[in-house]
Amino acid sequence: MARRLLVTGGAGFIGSNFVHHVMEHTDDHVVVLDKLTYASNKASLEGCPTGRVELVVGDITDAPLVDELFENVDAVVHYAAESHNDNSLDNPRPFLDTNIVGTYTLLEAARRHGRRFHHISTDEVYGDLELDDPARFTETTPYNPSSPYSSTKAGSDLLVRAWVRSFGVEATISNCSNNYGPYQHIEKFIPRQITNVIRGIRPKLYGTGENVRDWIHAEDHSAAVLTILDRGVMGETYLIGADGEKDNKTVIELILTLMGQDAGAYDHVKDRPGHDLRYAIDSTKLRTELGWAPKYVDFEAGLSAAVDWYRANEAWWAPSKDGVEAFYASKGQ
Ligand code: NAD
Ligand code: TDX
Repeated sequence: MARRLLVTGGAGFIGSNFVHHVMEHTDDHVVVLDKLTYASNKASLEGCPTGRVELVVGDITDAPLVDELFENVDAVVHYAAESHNDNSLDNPRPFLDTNIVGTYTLLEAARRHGRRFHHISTDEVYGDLELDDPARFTETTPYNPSSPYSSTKAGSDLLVRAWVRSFGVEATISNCSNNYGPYQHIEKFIPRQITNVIRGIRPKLYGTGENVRDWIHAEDHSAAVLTILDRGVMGETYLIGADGEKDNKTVIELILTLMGQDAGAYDHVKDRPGHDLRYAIDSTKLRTELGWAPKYVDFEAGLSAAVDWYRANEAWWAPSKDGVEAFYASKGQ
């Protein structure tokens, strides 16, 4: 039976990828609730079948609006967030409002209406690992967030757990590693460097670039979330990762090579304060208990497809390029 899903943040990077995934793989209808912040783009939802996706422009902290929308849906997938670490170091307040108060507002509605709730979170809630540590994050790793962004995401996860335990809300949580793919805002590492090269600007590497991120294609993340929505056990947390550890230096050099440039043609810029060293996900639980596996395991092929996407979709990102670079320049990055 086709469901009606409420997808918060569905005009952002991972949310819009999920809406396209739902259109392709289910008969479900989607109501997107999105405030349309600087990080969103309505064009990311173009190509969805008309009649199956509805965009409601609004704030997840708006309790009456949220209440009204929960009335007419079967389940909620909560992506909406302030998502960029560098912005959270500049101005943390919107992170508290959206990530904490927004999640609280949705949980209260889930409780009132008895709706199935899936909360999207990040591996950054676990803090970071040493480069030579054989350990990876698991569902039982203690929370130890570093930045205003990751601490508000950790807070939102804990609210979900409390609403499950105290009020019996039917919720699951997933914590995913770094995503890449189409529709990612150009403030983020990979699309910033691709669009720099397209514009003739030298790519910018923070610090030494030894920091490691565990990359997963957004399409694999979407498939994992749909799997958890369909078959996840209530109250459980699932880590999502595709064994994609790469240091930033390797990624920037690969982007330059794929784009026909000298691999060394980038600048080292000021490091991020409190910069997490390494993230790494052990997704055994999701793979063994729910049978999910990533499909985009060739990182170089995925990155090359992302380069093609940003080359073909300059109109999608061009309006924000000068503003993003001015922000970084003001910080020496
Ligand atoms: P994004 O910044 O690209 O998109 C966020 C979306 O949320 C935007 O469309 C924005 O308009 C919307 N939004 C922000 N505040 C809102 C509010 N108050 N009310 C309604 N809508 C609001 O973010 P993303 O990278 O797509 O991340 C989506 C989710 O996935 C976040 O919860 C993030 O923490 C999580 N996550 C991201 C990654 C990653 O690599 N990007 C990895 C793991 C988890
Ligand atoms: O220009 C840059 N140069 C650079 O070296 C930028 C923008 C980033 N970096 C580094 C910082 C990080 O080590 O690249 C790495 C990735 O940076 P981001 O794209 O900002 O991602 P990160 O901080 O790792 O967080 C991302 O993954 C986890 C998402 O933005 C979060 O929303 C998600 O929770």
